[in-house]
Amino acid sequence: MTRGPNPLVPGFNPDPSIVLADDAWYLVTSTFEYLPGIPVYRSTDLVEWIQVGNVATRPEQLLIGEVPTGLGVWAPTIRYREGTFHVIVTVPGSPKGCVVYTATDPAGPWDDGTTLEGVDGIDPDLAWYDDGTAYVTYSGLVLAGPNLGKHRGVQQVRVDLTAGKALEEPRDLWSGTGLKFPEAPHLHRRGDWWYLVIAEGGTERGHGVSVARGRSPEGPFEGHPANPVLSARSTPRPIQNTGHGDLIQTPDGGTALVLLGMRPLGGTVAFSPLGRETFITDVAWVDGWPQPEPVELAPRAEVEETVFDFATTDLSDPGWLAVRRLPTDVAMVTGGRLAITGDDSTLADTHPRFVGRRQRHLTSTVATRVDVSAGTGGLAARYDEHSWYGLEARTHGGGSTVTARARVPGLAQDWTATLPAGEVELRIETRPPARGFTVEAMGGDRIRLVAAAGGEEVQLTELDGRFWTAETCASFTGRVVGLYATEGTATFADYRYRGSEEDTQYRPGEVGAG
Ligand code: 6LW
Repeated sequence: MTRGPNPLVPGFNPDPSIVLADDAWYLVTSTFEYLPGIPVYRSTDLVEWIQVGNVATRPEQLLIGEVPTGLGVWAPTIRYREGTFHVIVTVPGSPKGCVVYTATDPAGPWDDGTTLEGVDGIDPDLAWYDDGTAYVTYSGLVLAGPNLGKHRGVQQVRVDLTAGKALEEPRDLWSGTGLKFPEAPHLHRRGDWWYLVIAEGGTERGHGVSVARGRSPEGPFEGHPANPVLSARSTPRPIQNTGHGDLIQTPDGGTALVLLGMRPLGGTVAFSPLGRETFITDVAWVDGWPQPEPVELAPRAEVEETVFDFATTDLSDPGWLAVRRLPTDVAMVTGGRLAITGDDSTLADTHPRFVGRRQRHLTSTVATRVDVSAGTGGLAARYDEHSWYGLEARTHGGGSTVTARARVPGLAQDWTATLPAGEVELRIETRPPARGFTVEAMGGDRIRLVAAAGGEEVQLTELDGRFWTAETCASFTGRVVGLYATEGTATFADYRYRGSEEDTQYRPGEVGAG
């Protein structure tokens, strides 16, 4: 039986961690160079989720204003103890290092965070022993210096959370079966056993979940004889890269695992437009060991339609994102429109005047109506400053000029069209490729860039989406689709999102399929 829906939290939501507190589940994910950081999702049934806030809503909480792309917020863990929520995370590239934030209300506000001296690694987990001893278990990846990229395995220290320091030298714990990157450790207690769940194999196609158990949180730990207990590697499953999991109690008292995965599209070589998303699967207990079920695709059937009409709303919804600064530091609602003033930066810069939201569906349309009578602006999808595409409008002569732009590292292409003067409708439409043995079928999703004004509509181009995927962008993130300005002030009437999924159980190479 597939526990779904899957994806559970669609779109760019990697490295999920989850906790049950009182009568609800709370889940957090990574956000890298984006602000606000560390979204907090809430569910009362482990099925439907709403984003109730973000942990980091003040730049000083993360200090990621200048982090290189791909660094920033890596793999938070959320835990609940005695009425207080704790989120522990490492922020590579920021002076914050390994930091613990607390709050009594997970929707916020969260505190400024306490940096933990003596925790030198990534993916920190937080657990407490009966006597209140707090343990931080983490992945000893060396992030700087001559040993950059070296790995000290899974390590652990007892910490003083108030003083913000480790109370001892790190101890080596169990680090998996020898695959690369033993990471994302989580300690879970069940009966007389402590279970250490880790990811290994790296976040790509070889990703997997392995588990060990011991009688004490400090170990020694003994690995499951058949590790990794979960991996999609070399399988025809539509959800790949599965790993980085966190165990959780289910509404019926059972156990499930939330984890990251990707939905690649295409042929034998496949491409994942949305990057690493959050999935869920059931866990059976076999001889005292957790046995996760394979992660099955079960997208929500209903179409998602979200309209932000700036005549009646602003940027207070917690799902808005900006690059290295807050959305409200980039844009503001004035006169019933969202105004973004350019500073000559573009999407190719590290601090674009851009506010956006995660693309959450493989079939999607994002549309806006922009007034460029006083500036230049548009609609774009960003993976990072090297990899993006979009539509940019400006007033020219008596009309409007719209330019579609496509950028990948080292390559740039533009397509231009002229339209009548006045407000311009801009649309980015995506869909999975048609099946078959065609270039399209072997590629990624299809991306249409469309503009309309004064009753005229033009498709400026259709792109092969393979070039804007986690695989080709070598990215930790996913597509963020948003509004931007480059010069003057562009004002936007709305941001309209429509997304849907086909239950495409496409399992290339599966024996017996068809
Ligand atoms: C995260 C690590 C990983 O810290 O990638 O997928 C890093 N694995 O666990 C960033 O997501």
